[in-house]
Amino acid sequence: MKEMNVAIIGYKFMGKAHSNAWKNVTNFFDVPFKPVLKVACGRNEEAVQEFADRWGWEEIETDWKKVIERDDIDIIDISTPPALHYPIALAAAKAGKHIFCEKPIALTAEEALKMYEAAEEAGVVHYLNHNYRRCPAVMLAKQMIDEGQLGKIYHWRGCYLQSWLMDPDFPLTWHLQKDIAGSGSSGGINSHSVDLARFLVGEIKTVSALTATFVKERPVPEGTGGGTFTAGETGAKKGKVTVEDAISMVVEFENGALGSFEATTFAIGRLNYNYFEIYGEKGAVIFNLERMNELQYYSAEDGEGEKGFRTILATDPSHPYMANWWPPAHNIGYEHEFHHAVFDFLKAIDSGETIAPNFNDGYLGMKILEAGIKSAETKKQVDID
Ligand code: SOE
Repeated sequence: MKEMNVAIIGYKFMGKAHSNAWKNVTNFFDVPFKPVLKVACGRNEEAVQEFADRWGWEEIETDWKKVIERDDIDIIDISTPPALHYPIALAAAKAGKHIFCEKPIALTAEEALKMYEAAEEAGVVHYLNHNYRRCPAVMLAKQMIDEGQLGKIYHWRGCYLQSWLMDPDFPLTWHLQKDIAGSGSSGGINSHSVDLARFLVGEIKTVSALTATFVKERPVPEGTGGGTFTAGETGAKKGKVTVEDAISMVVEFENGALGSFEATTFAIGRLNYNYFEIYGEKGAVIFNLERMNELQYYSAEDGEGEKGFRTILATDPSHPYMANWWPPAHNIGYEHEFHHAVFDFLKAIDSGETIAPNFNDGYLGMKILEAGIKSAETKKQVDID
């Protein structure tokens, strides 16, 4: 089978989730190319070598520019914090590499647009890893909505609730620094909800929002500085948090539906509560990532006295991707969405077709996220041009 050499830049939480999918996708999916884990790149040589040894990356590099220059690399996997997405993607596009990029796409919509234009100009496949689109239960909701089973959509009610930053002694990691992260819960998690809303309901035309920063300064990290969900060492020095901890948005969709969004890392008891409800004229669906194999469904067409929300277990062979995994009710998990994304990405390279979400979706999503931050700053509704 033809091989595609992959280089990954970034080796923390997303580096791990992506490596797992690159390494194991061929065990479950008939991919058009076998991904080869060629180079893992990160600034800390000792740490990236340990990562490469564990996951089977053949070589390591500490300078991402050298990875881009290599003629033997076909795919660049961007798993760094957001500030590096733009420079790496631009260089990768110019070098003719296909790009598998983590969310949020970049620091700004302007950067996202330039990434999209560069990738299109280069004719490379560009994918933005909003992995939750590829939960089978979410794909089922998409199929039901597209088949008209909910009818006209009136409401999107979504939230992404976590609690990992509630401890004021959690260090000032990159997630809390605007120049590296771009924003806090807005880009970190509301970007997933906005992507799902665009995927399932449609484009958004106005945004009104409020933000809050509950803990305004934190201990400065020392040593490796910790990472997503994991506090690292800290000293006595404190630094200013420069992003929002929470955002609430209300929006109007172009198709007339109304939407509400809440994203926070201060919802005690919620760990990765990516949740939405969609209400239409003929029915409704409800998804909860913490019960990710299930889709709640209400149909106005059920018999009299028999109406009510039912739980569909989206694990039949007929449900998207599930025929490649296990028999019904032998559920799948968080890591399987990454396999689905890698499978679809490799198929897009082979077919020359566009994969979604891509850098244009990233640009459109960033415009909505930026409108939310602007609305909170100006205390005014913001129209999306
Ligand atoms: C932290 O909020 C985080 O790791 C996000 O960055 C991911 O995109 C999300 O899937 C899980 O939580």
